[in-house]
Amino acid sequence: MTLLIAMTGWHVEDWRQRFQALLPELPVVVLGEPFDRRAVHYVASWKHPEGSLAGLPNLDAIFSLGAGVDHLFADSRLPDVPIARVVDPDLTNRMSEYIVLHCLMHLRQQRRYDRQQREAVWDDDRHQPAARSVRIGIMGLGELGLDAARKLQMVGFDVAGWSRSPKDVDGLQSFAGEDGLVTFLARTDILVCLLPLTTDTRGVLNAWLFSGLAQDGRLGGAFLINAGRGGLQVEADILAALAAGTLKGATLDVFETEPLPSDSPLWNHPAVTVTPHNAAMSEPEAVAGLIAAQIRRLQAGEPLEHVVDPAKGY
Ligand code: NDP
Ligand code: OXD
Repeated sequence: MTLLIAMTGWHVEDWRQRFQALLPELPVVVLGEPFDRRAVHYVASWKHPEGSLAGLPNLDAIFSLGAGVDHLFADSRLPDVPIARVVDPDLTNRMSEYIVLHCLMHLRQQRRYDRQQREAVWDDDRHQPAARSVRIGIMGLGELGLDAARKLQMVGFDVAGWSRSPKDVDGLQSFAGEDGLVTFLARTDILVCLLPLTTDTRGVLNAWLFSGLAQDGRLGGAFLINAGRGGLQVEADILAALAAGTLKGATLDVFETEPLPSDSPLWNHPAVTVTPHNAAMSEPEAVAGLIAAQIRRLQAGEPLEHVVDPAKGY
């Protein structure tokens, strides 16, 4: 029995060492080096090359090394075996840090003060709205969205969320499905997107959606924070909405094309904050341990946890 690590874009040796330390009895091989395809029972994948997992006749399960699984479903030759994803308190905390940081940055107008500091401007207008007067709307109330919602509530923000199914969470206004979307948007000053990328959600952050955001809020306009996936957003529509004032600012961690091309106008836009898809990185230290526990579960005849539904795509 072998564990195959199939990844692009990350440092594979960190993962190999961690897996080998946790599973000393299980040979760990890396895609790209010679290995016996019949021996592979488990795959740990992050953006494996299309088709590279075909022809593994004894495969029992695929583990996504991230919370998102769109990179797996993008492979038209993905083997038909159970797929489990990362649900990890370390990753969840990191995402909530990012979301709270950027909501506070927009609340406290930090980009404006950074600019003023560079220009040695002491602004006499020092008014700051209170968090309780600012309405945050979170698209996606799953593992990440719900944790961010709770932490934003602790800071004092007025938080609502939108998901496929309604949620019953203390103090959180829940909106669901297409029917709930318009009302949800109309009460949102800062839109946080933590949706998975699926056929239903691709391109959801578009001109129509931005035009529905609140324009009467205490921040003087609407803000977007997308840490879900780049395929959720239409970047031309974000730029147009910024130019028209429908959006006052945006924080983007994910992009239609990654790495973000050097000629993208997003890099130098004064109202856009860019981070390199690292809102919540999977740490080998934490995530390999979860996957090793999943493999031990399978070997003991127990069911896998955090299995994704291929029909829903998340
Ligand atoms: P979950 O699967 O736990 O939650 C997904 C949420 O999205 C659920 O609330 C679900 O609704 C909702 N949803 C899905 N499809 C729709 C739809 N069509 N309409 C409305 N709501 C929908 O995922 P996580 O919270 O763990 O992760 C979310 C995403 O965050 C990942 O898929 C990944 O893309 C991204 N991510 C980004 C990272 C980064 O560093 N930038 C790091 C980690 C993750 P319901 O509850 O009703 O099922
Ligand atoms: C993830 C990511 O899905 O890092 O975990 O994007």
